[in-house]
Amino acid sequence: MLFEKIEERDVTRAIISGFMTDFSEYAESDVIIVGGGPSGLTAAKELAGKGIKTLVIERNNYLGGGFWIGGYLMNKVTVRAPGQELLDEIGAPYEEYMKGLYVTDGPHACSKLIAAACDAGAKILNMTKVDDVVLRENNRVAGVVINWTPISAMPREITCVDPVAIQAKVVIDGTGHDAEVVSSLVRRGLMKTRGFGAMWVEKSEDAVVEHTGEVHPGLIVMGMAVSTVYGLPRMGPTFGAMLLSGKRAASAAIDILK
Ligand code: 48H
Repeated sequence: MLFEKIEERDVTRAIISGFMTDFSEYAESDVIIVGGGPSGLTAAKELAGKGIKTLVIERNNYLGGGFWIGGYLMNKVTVRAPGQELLDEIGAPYEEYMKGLYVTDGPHACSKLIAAACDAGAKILNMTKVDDVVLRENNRVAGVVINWTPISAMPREITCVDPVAIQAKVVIDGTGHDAEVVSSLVRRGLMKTRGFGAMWVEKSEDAVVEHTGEVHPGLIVMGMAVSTVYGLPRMGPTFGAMLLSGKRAASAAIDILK
């Protein structure tokens, strides 16, 4: 026989043991990143690369968010300078379309970014949806409430399953247009959002990066969620600001951890 003789129960135990070890350890993380899109993965790569215990929670089974595909179902992703420097960092090849505008393959760049985050040591909890936050004194965000995505997707009358919660010193909202972590504070009247503005590429990307940071004690916002919080213009299928915003969010988290 080509393969080692292993029985079904061993395969099952290997899965349970690996998952439970990680889950138990990361039930208390330094930083929880909600959303494994381009901003989330960049922040994860930065933080984990510095030895910070970082957990990415993603509601889908796949990571990457909108980074797999550019606009209009055409899988070319663009970045404006200096966004290409981040593509260099992860080793994603690209071409210069015109001065300052670069084009890369979505699947190639996205898989490089996922690998970079995992190689740096970030842990991934996928098929898991963040539904709420944990709050402490002065409404400081101290963790998130999670449930398995299939549970959230089923009608409540047949899946009345309570969630669990995990703790962190800092939570980063990288959930894209819906700014879902921020929304749980909005629901309680603790924050207001303005909704992202109309498209204006030239204005949008600088604004997103500049506004990336702590929006509420213990909660940082990054990526497209920044546009939603501050009412900034959208940028369409160009991703430099998502990558740079992820970097800036990581550095804001490090400042808080200090
Ligand atoms: C767990 C969740 C939850 C939840 C969502 O949308 P993303 O790609 O986000 P960004 O901000 O990193 O990048 C935005 C970019 O892709 C984009 O759409 C652009 C640039 N648009 C411009 C424009 O003009 O429209 O990724 C967010 C990730 C996804 O993978 C979601 O599945 C995940 O977050 N997510 N994960 N719990 N409650 N909500």
